[in-house]
Amino acid sequence: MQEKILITGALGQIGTELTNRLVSLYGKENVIASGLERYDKNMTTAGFYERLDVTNTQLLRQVITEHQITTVYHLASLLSGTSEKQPLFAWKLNLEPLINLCELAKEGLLQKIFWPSSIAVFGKGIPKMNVGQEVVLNPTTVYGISKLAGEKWCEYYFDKYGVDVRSIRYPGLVSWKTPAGGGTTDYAVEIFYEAVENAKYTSFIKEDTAMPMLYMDDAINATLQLMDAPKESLSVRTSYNLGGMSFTPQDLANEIRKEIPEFEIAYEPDFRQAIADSWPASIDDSVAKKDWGLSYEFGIEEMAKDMIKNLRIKLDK
Ligand code: AKB
Repeated sequence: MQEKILITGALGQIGTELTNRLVSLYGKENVIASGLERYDKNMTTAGFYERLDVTNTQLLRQVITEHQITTVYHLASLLSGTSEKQPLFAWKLNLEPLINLCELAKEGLLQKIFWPSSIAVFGKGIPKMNVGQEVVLNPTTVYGISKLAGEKWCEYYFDKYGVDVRSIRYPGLVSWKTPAGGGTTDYAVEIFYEAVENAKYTSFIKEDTAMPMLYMDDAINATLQLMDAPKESLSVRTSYNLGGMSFTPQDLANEIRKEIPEFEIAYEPDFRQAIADSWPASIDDSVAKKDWGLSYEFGIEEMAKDMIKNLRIKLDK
């Protein structure tokens, strides 16, 4: 059966790049992008665009039925910083559409769902370094609580109804095509824009706070690898740990100075510092490596070079 793919949050940081890759793999006629924005012909490479508020259950069902969707990459979500400002809406947006999609899969309308979780599930009291797949989860942010609950719903629908929903705990994602928005790890994207445009940046995260991070190319590869893996090889039905690399704002500034020697950085931590302090500094992703062959191409050095090269072109600098 021909795969027909719907992406929610298709115009966001992950959505834009994932849509491009899915179009190159499945053809634009089989990829349907969706988002809250009004349609504009330059906004997506997908063959179709649906203006869709994912909390509108009726409309979500209608889009899935009309396009005979088989697979949904459900990316629409509020990130950690924004969720703290709108906790009840974050709970609604981050959970309800996921459960509704699982219901549609249970009815047989969908075959596969991808849903992103986050390193935000770990939280307070958990060791900082090399945090394993099976540790006690203790999130203290609204975002982390919603992601933990979502993971348990994924596992529940798989165990009880065989719904094939797959998930990754993304670390901070760094990319140049579409800016991130509302996350705690977003400093690692903003810093590059400011470095290329103004050769200086004020970080809202302290200089020595390490967090797990991943370059977008590796994130997209990992997502597609997980979705292609045979069902039988998957031992985790909550969400897979994914570590990428681990670095601090200071490490990143040092890397940027190799390309932009005059780059200056200052530190003015805000409310997102407390969120970062509750997250791990590095993650053990050996289970994903074993189950579906997770691997990475980008370290901090390759990432910084690629970001600066592409942003210089994008920003005409
Ligand atoms: C955020 O900072 O909120 C996200 C995440 C790590 O899930 N990038």
